[in-house]
Amino acid sequence: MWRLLRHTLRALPGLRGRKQRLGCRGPAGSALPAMERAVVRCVPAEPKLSVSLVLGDGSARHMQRDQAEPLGRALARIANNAGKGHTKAAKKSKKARAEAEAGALPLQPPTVCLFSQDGEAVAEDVPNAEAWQDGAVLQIGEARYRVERNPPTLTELQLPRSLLAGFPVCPKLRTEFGSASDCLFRWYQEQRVEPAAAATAGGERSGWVEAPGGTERVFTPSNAHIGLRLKLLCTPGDSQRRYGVPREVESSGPVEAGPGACTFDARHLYTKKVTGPGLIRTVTYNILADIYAQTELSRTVLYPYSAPYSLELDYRQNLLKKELAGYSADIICLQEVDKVVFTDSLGPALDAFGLEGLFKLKEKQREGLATFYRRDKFSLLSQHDIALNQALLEDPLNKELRDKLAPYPQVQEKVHQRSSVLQVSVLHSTSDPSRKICIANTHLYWHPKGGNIRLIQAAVALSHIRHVTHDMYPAIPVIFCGDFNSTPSAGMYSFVNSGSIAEDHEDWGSNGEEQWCSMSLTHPFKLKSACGEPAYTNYVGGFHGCLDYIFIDANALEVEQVIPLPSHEEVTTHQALPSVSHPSDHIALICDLKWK
Ligand code: 4LC
Repeated sequence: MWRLLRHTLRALPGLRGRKQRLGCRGPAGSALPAMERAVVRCVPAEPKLSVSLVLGDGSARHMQRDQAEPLGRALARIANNAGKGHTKAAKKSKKARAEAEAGALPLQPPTVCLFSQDGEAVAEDVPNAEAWQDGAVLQIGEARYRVERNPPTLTELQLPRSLLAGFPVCPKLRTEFGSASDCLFRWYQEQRVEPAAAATAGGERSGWVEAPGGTERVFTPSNAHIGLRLKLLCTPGDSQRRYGVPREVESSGPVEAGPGACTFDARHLYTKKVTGPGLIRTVTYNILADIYAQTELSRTVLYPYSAPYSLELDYRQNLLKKELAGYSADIICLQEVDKVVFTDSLGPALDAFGLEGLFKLKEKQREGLATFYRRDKFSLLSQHDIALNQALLEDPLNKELRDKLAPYPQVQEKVHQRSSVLQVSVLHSTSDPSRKICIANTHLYWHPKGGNIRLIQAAVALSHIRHVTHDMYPAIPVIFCGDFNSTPSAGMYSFVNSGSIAEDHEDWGSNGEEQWCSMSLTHPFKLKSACGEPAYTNYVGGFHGCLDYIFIDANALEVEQVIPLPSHEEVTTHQALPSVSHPSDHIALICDLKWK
């Protein structure tokens, strides 16, 4: 039943009691008497509980027992198995141990007992789930272990593969019985070895020293760290200031030089601080999915001017995290978010900057939409995500639209094949819960000739948003963000902006005779593009144009400030986007909105 976990010892320094300074601090910071810990995990949803501890010889033991089993049997098991590891004799040599185990040097199983917090021995017929309480003491021979039941625990701790000087390093971490914001952090840097010393050391690994200022969840290495690896020691904690077993991770490679000036550096001068309570800083950004950035077509046809390393995921993620963190936004709507990027990279990073993330995957795709909101300004009331093709097909709201489309089976089929989704989140202000807002995020069909398809997609999206903001939550304002793949001269833009589109608009024939359709559409909103109509939001070698918008409910919201886009010179320094100084082929739109 015991499993030897030697390989995890390095990752569990705290279990050995060497680095228990952090782990043993009580609520008031007082040091508890030095005692090894026995970590017990016991949750109602699972039939077994686990007991983890480190024996005197340094070997870690991990045991799983039925929660309902009487304590006596678990203790007997511990006695039996600890006999193989708890005496010093067993540690002396492989030979001695082999002899001992062969019976040449018989080892007596140690006496094992569990004492409750008040010092009484726990009766052997008490079921495990009840017996192993926090603060109990497990005695194995001479050794005593303090029982910690369900302490804050790190279930995942990971550093990104690529580290750049000047760019924030945000660990991916997951906790059980704790929270990332209550964990303790200590960052270390490799000790720089003098060339002469390195030669005599014969390539031996250098030591670690504390990185100056490295006690936060996010660490930004400086140029002084170039060439050095980083190490993070994380102690899981909870809001009660209870701390669990620390764990450490080392970066796989050293910190590398950053790219110098980036297109967002100047924009960050406008967004140093989070806006006050009456304002909502909103960002929309197509971040260019990794699954599209590194295809043969992308490298050779779409972005042949981009340095190959600038198209790599890790590199772009470094830029993206810094860019997004520096906007101090309240709402961020992203498009082309790879599922793994959301879970492993952007989600954890923006979490560290106070943003909560929601993700909507496109059907049969690996990318989708993400909406982030600032946790201390908003909380989530409800989500109403839809697939646009499915809603058109099935939702009673779209009965009229279905009838209008019925005469055009080819167009109908085309819309049905598209995987576009609409992410809808209803939030309320934490400072004034009566202030509710609907955040909609979408990415419409991309084809230059797909204007008619996008008109239908927009109509489906708006009918659903109307349902949420009129029927479900009467009269709440909407912010409708996205990559609409529509220039200001397109039918889609004039439909959203004016509230209607005529059946004779030229976009109904955007894809020729075969794919032609015609209808008039209306919607009840008064929507305006908050950032106006910039010359471009997408700038690639073969095309540039304004395709992204933040449409706001002009009845309820007004624009306080639009963060200027990067200059044409900045955008074209490396010919076009993406580049070493810009992570996407699109440019983020950012504005501060005010409740009217
Ligand atoms: C992509 C593209 C599409 C916006 N746009 C125009 N042409 C494009 C060609 C390609 C975007 C274009 O990057 N993608 C195909 O799937 C993805 C990706 C998704 O967004 C992909 C897959 C594999 C490899 C690379 C990418 C375009 C040019 N002029 C326009 C005018 C309007 C709308 C779109 C365009 C208008 N109004």
